[in-house]
Order: sequence, then structure tokens, then C-alpha cells
Amino acid sequence: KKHKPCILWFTGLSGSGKSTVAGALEYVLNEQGVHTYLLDGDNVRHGLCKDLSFTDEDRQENIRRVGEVAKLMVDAGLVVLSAFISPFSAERQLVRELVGDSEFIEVFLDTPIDVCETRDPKGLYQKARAGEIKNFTGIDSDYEKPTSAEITLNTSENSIQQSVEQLITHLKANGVI
Ligand code: GGZ
Repeated sequence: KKHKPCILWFTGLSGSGKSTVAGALEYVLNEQGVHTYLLDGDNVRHGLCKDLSFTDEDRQENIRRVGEVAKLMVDAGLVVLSAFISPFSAERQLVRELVGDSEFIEVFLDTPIDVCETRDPKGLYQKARAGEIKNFTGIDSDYEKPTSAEITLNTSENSIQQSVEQLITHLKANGVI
């Protein structure tokens, strides 16, 4: 099926719903015959970026590498979904310029930290509060909110299915699918 290769760049706090929504969107796209690849911490931080920690510098390098890989995948014709906190505006902008503005769709998971912290699916916020994890995003490491994301999702009020529909509508309206 014909689609326009591009990157859907999900950004937001730990527990904001990036991987969940990206995974649900990928399922729908695949059902429609769209070829995709989902890049996230599970397949990147254990391999390509396993030498990197969570200092500002290492996060910057993490995103730089993900951006380069995502660009190659767009060149190969895929709709790429990436789900990283990507806390800094500068690196998100760098990837946008790398792949081209019209191929870069920034998706901001605007989930308040108290909601993320209540979800705490891996118990990481609790550990960060206890000082057992350092440099935790939102606690003792910065998250710079996007100011011009193409799409902002509200996962505390909307269901995953509603967020997926919002994304599909955008992709259709912009000629991606
Ligand atoms: C933030 C951390 C940290 C620290 C481990 N800060 O919710 P998760 O578990 O599954 O997703 C988080 C993931 C963040 O990795 P990214 O590659 O997306 O981050 S970045 O874009 O900033 O490079 C979380 C887990 O790793 N995790 N330690 N200190 N999240």
C-alpha cells in the first residue's frame, strides 16, 4: 500500500504512554498494509546504545543515534515510529532538520508527571524519589516540553484508541497514508 515515508517522533515523560500509543498505532498501520518500524528503548538501549547512560550528554548521543537510524529507515521507505523521552528541544530539532521538516511529525505525550508517577509501571518513580535512581526525568533531570509539536495527546483523559484515532486522522489529512 502506498504511503509517504516519515518519522512519528513520540516524546514525553517515562510512563506518559509513548510506547503504548506508538505500539497501538503501529498495529493499526500494519493492518492497513503500511510498512513500519518502532524504535524504542527496548530495541535500542540494549543494543545500538547499550554504552549510554542517562546523563544529559548520553541522552543527547542516544537521540542523535536514533535520529540517524530513523533517517536510514525513512530512506528505506518505512513509516518510522520512535518512542524515547527525548527530553531536550535541541536534539529533537536536530532530528527534525536531519530528516526534513515535512517528514518529521512530533507527537507530544502531554501527560502530567503526577499521572505518570501514579502509573509507575516499573516502579522507577518510586526508586527515583528514594534516591536509588539518579538523573530521573521530571525529578532530577529536565524535560523541555515541545512548543510546536504537530500533535499533542492527552492520555489522562483520552483512551489509547482515541489517541490512535487522533494520529490516524492527522496522517490521512497530511497525506502520509
Ligand atoms: C528516565 C529512565 C532512567 C532515568 C531508566 N530517566 O518508562 P521506561 O523506563 O520504560 O522508559 C524510560 C527509559 C528512558 O529511556 P530513553 O532512551 O527514552 O531516554 S532518553 O530519550 O532521555 O535518552 C525508563 C528508563 O529508560 N529509565 N533510567 N534516569 N528514564
